[in-house]
Amino acid sequence: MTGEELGRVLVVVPTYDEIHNLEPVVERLFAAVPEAEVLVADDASPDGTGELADRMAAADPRVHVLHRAGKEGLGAAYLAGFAWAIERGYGVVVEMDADGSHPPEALPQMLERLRTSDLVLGSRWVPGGAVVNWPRSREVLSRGGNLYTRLVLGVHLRDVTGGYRAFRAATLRGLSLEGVQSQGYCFQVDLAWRAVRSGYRVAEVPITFVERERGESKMSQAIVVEALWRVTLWGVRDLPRRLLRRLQALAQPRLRES
Ligand SMILES: Nc1nc2c(ncn2[C@@H]2O[C@H](COP(=O)(O)OP(=O)(O)OP(=O)(O)O)[C@@H](O)[C@H]2O)c(=O)[nH]1
Ligand SMILES: [Mg+2]
Repeated sequence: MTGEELGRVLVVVPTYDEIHNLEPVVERLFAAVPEAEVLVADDASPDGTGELADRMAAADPRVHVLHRAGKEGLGAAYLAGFAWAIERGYGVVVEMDADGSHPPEALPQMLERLRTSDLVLGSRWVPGGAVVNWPRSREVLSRGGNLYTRLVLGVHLRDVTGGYRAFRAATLRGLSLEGVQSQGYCFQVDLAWRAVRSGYRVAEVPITFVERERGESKMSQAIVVEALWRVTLWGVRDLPRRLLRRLQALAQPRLRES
C-alpha cells in the first residue's frame, strides 16, 4: 500500500435519542471497515440509547461508550470523544452521525484518501456527491451556507458544514481544540477552517448523504443563526491577514522581475 501509515481507527458517534438508528449504523460500519472501533458519545439520551450502547459494547469489544451527564450539544460530545481517542493512541478519528446520513460504505475511500492528507471531508457538494430525501429548503440552506462561508472565510472547500470526516489524530492534536466553543454546523466550519489555516492538507471525497428516516432532528434555527454570526465574525477578524496575503502575492512577481 502507498502513502503514510494511519494507525488504529476510532469512529466517534455522538448520540441523543438515536435508539432506532444506532445498531444499524454500527453494523454497516463494521461491514465496511471491520478493523475500526466505535465510541458512542451519548448525552444521557432519555430514550435509552446509552444503555443500548452499553449492551452493544458488552457484546463486541470494538464498541466503547462515553456517557456524558446531559445534553451539551454535538460539539462538546465530539471534543470529549477526540480527547478520549487521543489519550488512547488511535491514529485516525472519524466523525459520523448516528442517524444513517453518513454512509459507512464511503469510509474505506475516505481512509484511503487520508493516507495522502491530514483531514478528509465527506462532501455532498463535489462532483459525485449527492443528497437524498432533502426538501429543497434544506439544500438551499446547505449550499447557501457553504457559498457564504467560502466567500467570507476564503476557504476553497465545497462542503465545510458537513459532519462526516476523518482526521489524523496528529491533525486534531495540532488544532488547539481547547479554544473551540462553537456547536452544530459551526463546529464543523470551525475545525475545517482551523485545519486550513494551520496548513494541513484538507481533501474532499464525494458522499451520498441520506436524510434520517427515523428519530428526531436536532437541527434548529439557533444552530443556523450561530453559524452565521460566528462565520461573519471570523471572516471580519481574518480580513487583515487575507488582505496582506493578497498584497504579498501581487508584489511577488514584481520582486522577482527586479
Ligand atoms: N451527544 C450528543 N449528540 C447529539 C447532540 N445533538 C445531536 N447529536 C447527534 O449528532 C448527530 C447529528 O444530529 P442530527 O439531529 O442528525 O442533526 P443534523 O444531521 O444536522 O439534522 P438532520 O438533517 O435533521 O438529521 C446525531 O447522531 C445526533 O444524535 C447532543 O447534544 N449531544
Ligand atoms: Mg442528521
